[in-house]
Amino acid sequence: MSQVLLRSIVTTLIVTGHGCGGDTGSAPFPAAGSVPVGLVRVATGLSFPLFLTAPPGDSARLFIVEKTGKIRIVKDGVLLPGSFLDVSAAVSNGGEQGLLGMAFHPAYRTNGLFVVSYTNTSGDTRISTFRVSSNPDKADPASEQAILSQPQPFANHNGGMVAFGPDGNLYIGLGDGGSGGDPSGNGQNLNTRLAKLLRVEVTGPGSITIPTDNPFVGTSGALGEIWSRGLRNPWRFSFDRSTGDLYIADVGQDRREEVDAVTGATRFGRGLNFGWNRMEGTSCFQPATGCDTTGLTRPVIDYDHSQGCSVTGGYVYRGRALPTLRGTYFYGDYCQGWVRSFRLQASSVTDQLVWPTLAPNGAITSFGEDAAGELYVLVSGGSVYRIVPK
Ligand SMILES: [Ca+2]
Ligand SMILES: [Ca+2]
Repeated sequence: MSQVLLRSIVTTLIVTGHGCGGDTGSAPFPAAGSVPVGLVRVATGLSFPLFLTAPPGDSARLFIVEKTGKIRIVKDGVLLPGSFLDVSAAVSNGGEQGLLGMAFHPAYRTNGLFVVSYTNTSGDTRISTFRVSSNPDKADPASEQAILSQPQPFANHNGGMVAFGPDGNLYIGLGDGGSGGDPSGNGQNLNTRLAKLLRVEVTGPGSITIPTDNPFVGTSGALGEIWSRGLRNPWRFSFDRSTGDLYIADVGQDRREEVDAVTGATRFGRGLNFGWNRMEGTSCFQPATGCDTTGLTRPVIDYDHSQGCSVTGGYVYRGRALPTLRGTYFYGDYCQGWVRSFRLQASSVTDQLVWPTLAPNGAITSFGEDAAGELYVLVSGGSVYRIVPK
């Protein structure tokens, strides 16, 4: 399966071509981190795991999302047989499609609600609430209620990340719809959900409202659920659980991969324009000879395709096991399999490092964060690793 996803990415790169001016060139490969860390495997034999999370306060369990449609549980270190939820029959599973994300409601302990994101059998994005059953290790498969349906014009660039922010609202990442180069100009179009970060309040099973302080509420021709725009295919975003800072890894076309970061003090990226498809990373994409960058929020880091081909966003470490790494944001590259980090200080990047002992020897599909703030690395071949002191 990893080859399928990789081939999809590579095919996109080959067929779409590019035109680009103002390339800022390749940043030097960062130095290796000196804190002794390593990986310990917590599960294997999974079917293309691509996300990991845990209910708030639940230190016993890890919930692992399989691209092919199941959510599995590791409980007290043991992978449980069967699944928490199985939506395989409802999911399309080609290339970048599948069961792509999940998020526990902040009040999961009392309301049992969680959100899943997948491409349905027609290839369109569906985001639904489900409820846990009377058995805490089993969801109620009949409890699905859709909260958002988004047609997908092409099979790729579906986004898929869903996460509740520090404000208790649900943030939804959607890619530009697919093909290459954003042919419909969705990135800059406020009248489509594609290529956006959305923000809604989940008020109950199958029920959402648009917060009145969303930036485009009341703007003619703009969708009220849009929080920020100009994203190509946000493959994982996260909030720093300490500061609320928002980090978005946005997959590039065929030149540059980027990470965007905005501080909680600026209200988590409210109304920001992250540039696609005028810019790809720190370079102009359209027009190739240079572009109007007025009002665009540039990435805090990017790297070119001599160093990788598809960024995988991670988390700011806030666990206990590695106290010297608290405040460090970890991310990776799907194709090259490396793990890097940086720190954000007053909106500036410091301490860019690479971590050879954290490279999982596989395609990095995602990072995950457990209830205690410890971090995990997932690889397409079926294994999940925890980052630990060495
Ligand atoms: Ca798509
Ligand atoms: Ca950008």
